[in-house]
Amino acid sequence: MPAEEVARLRNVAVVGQGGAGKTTVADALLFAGGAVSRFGRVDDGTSAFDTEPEEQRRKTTITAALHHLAWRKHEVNLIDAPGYSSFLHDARNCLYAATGVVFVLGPTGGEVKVEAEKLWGWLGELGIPAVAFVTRLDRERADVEHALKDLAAIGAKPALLQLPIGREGEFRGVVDLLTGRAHVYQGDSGVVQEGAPPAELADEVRAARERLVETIAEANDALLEKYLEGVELSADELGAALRDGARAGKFVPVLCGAAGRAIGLHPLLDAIVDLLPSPADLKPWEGDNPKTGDRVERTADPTAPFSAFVFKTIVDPFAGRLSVLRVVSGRIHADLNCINSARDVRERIGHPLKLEGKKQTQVAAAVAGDIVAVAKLKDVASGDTLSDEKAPIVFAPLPDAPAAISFAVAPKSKADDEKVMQGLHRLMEEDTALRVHRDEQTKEFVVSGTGQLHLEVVIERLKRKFGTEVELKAPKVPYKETIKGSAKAQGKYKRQTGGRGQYGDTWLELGPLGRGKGFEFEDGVVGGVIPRNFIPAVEKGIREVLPHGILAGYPIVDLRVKLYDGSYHDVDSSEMSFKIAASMGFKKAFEMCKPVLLEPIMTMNVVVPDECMGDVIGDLNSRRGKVLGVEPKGNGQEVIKAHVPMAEVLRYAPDLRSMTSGRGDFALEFSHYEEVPPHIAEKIIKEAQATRVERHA
Ligand SMILES: Nc1nc2c(ncn2[C@@H]2O[C@H](COP(=O)(O)OP(=O)(O)O)[C@@H](O)[C@H]2O)c(=O)[nH]1
Ligand SMILES: [Mg+2]
Repeated sequence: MPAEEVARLRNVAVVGQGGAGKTTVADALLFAGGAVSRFGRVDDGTSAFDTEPEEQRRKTTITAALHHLAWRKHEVNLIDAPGYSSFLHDARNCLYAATGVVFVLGPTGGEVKVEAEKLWGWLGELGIPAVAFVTRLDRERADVEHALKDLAAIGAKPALLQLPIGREGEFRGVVDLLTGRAHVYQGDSGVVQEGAPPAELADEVRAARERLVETIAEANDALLEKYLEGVELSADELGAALRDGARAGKFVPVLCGAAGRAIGLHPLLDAIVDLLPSPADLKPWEGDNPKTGDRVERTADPTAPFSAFVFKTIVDPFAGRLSVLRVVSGRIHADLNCINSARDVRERIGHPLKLEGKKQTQVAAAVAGDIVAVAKLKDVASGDTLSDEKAPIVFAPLPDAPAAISFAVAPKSKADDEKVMQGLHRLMEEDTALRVHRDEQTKEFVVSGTGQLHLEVVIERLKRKFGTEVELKAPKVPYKETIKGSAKAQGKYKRQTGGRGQYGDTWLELGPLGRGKGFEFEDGVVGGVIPRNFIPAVEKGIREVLPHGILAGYPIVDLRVKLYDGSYHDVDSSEMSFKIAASMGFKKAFEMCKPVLLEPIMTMNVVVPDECMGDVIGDLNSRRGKVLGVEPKGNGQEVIKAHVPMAEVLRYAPDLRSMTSGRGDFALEFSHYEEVPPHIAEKIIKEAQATRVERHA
């Protein structure tokens, strides 16, 4: 029965701080579940999840990878997510596919940092339940109590389900506090034996069990009453309340292990099946009907109309572009016709695929809730919705990743320009945090991303996948030039030495225009002092000066020029002589009009913890920023909105990181142009003149 199939699904994202041991947990789960015959290892490059060369070189996850296993007749889709801040947006995207998470942390204390805190916040926002797994208990100074403190520090309420047996190198198993049974592992083999717990742990087990029962009861009114009356709670009652409390996010069940030594994974698989919800247990997904604009919803019902959300895209060298999606409702099967409802494009599903690390296997069909990949769709990007043409729905797209840092990319060989741009656009399909544009003025390709490490990886991928080598440089600030005053000047060009001469004579009046108005030319010549056919040449002569600037080589904008007088010569005047005359007159008048530099001003949204607000605002002021407002974001954070000159925030990310101990976040976008203050303009002009001289030397 298909509905039963849905109830047997678990989509589990393995999340947590970078380096916590997540990928090892994911590999160990595959091994424990029998999905692979060999335990893949991050450290020797055999992990089923960290398969990209950029990941293997760094021994760290950069992009989420998927695999699946079967456990007690349940199908578990595993997503191994990155944990370092530069790649955390990818973990966030994966939460749209997850019905629950395994939150991995280590036992040495102080291990959860900003990323774990952010993840925990997102789980709350999206209503995704978690079980926590304290791994690496075989390490020196490991103590599960450290992990419990860490969890409390990020706002989680831990419910410890197990006690470790043996410390550090002697760690070999766990005691299940509810059943009272011990699971002891033989070496690193993953072979487990169940039995009575060691006698010397009896007191500890009793106390820990008491603490657990209390935590479970506190989250359940009916149980709490019984508990306070001293009534013994049955195993069934406790089990059900544990599941309900965990799914409601009232506490987080905590399990113990050492994934690297294959210890503690079977109980974790049990917890995934017993405590985390199936897609059928979750709220319906809401979306819009693109035809009517009505709000509609979809439950994970295999008999409902088909809908699916694309949460990830993989550009595979062999299979082409793979769209990875969560089937939200209905079924997906080979040869299914549907639409990309966000773009109103018809699409046809070839074969649904199950992802198995870097491999894929075809499946005939998949039901609501399941995760599959589809190759070679025509026009589908991450964040799009596929749906039944007769029942269209569009789910909200993926959240934007903050564009925190920008660099100019310079191809090492000029001939690679086109290839670099194409490669970057292919990479953008996979990487929702990468943005690329060509600055029309500076002619640079500018790439923006979440951090330096992110863009370094982009460059490595560009080289590996497309064979193009580039360098990262700080982008140039696209300054502009304009005038503040008005003036009149003559431009006269006269060459009359033998043969046919040159003669052009113009009188121009310049004046400022409003910001963003560009350039206007007015023909105010009366009485034919300049013949009609030369007037376009006058305008052309001026327009040719504009892009190259006069003050410091930046484009001239926001001014008007009126041609109001002049003279000509019957024989010597030509278009060329009027073009030259006009450009001379324009330059002369421009210098007389109080020319100034304009600089781009960015709108910034900076999210910081309350206690850092003063420092961050002070710093924004010192960067010539104007704070426009501060709004509370909840959970102790504030959003500062400010206008700041682009030149002052080219390298803001590392500074914000150190001011907020890594807890701040920001995004910026272009707002408008403003005059550069004179003392700063002077420096820019000097520098520009120096490089001009250099270039001409
Ligand atoms: N001693 C020990 N080391 C572990 C264990 N699990 C992971 N590690 C090591 O910790 C490092 C980070 O692990 P990894 O799974 O890549 O962490 P991730 O960044 O959270 O995915 C690797 O060098 C692992 O070998 C464990 O249970 N015991
Ligand atoms: Mg990892």
